[in-house]
Amino acid sequence: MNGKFISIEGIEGAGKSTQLQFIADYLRYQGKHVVVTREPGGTPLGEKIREVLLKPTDQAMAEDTELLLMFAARAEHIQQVILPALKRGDWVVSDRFVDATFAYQGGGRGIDEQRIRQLAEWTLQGFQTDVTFLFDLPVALGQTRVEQRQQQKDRFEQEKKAFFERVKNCYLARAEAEPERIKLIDASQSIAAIQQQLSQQLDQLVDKSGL
Ligand code: Z5A
Repeated sequence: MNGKFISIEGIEGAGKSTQLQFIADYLRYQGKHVVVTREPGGTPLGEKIREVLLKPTDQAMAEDTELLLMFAARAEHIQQVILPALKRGDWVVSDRFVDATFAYQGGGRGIDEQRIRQLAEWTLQGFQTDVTFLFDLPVALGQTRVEQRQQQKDRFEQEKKAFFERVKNCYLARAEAEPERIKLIDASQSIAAIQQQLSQQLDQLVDKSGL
């Protein structure tokens, strides 16, 4: 692969969407061709699956269904968008990727990690992000930011604080296990301070890539 693959992760209200454009602009300024995308979604079919996954319903969705839909959308995303872009030499910046499944369906819902790993091996076939920025902040602060946005809450945002604590802990455990790939960003800071942290990390990545 000639390009680089970056994902952004974190609990709700961490500020991922706010910083996504900054990351893309920063890389473009350095001469990179950048593709911005998201999960679940990123393809026409993936966006339809996203609608099903996020829409609040009266009838609970089975945890296995949720897990398989995440991977169905991801399989499409990898084949149709991510791999072709990386082969062209583009840099791909995705709002969430497979770490979210380990954190939300594994940590949050309690699905056995081994099952998620099996699906990840099947779908990704060893493929992984070059760098993942984990936006870390207290759950209560993330929830306050989401409340202030005054939008209707999606199916995940309706979960309780304990759910997001489990998600956060799972993300942190993954970051501890893979410190080279998963870079912790203190997302409780101001937007400008977060951009400062990101630009330092991006400079290192661009230098290392030698592209
Ligand atoms: N999900 C899953 O379960 N399994 C999977 O495998 C995948 C996903 C891939 C949709 O994801 C849901 O899918 C997600 C997990 C699940 N559910 N949750 N929760 P999403 O990424 O599209 O949705 P989200 O996590 O809810 O993202 P979000 O609401 O867009 O949050 P965000 O991107 O982290 O935050 P933001 O929109 O940039 O900022 C939130 C507010 O805070 C906004 O008003 C900002 O202006 C404000 N903000 C941002 N930064 C700051 C700072 N630094 N200071 C003060 N205020 C700030």
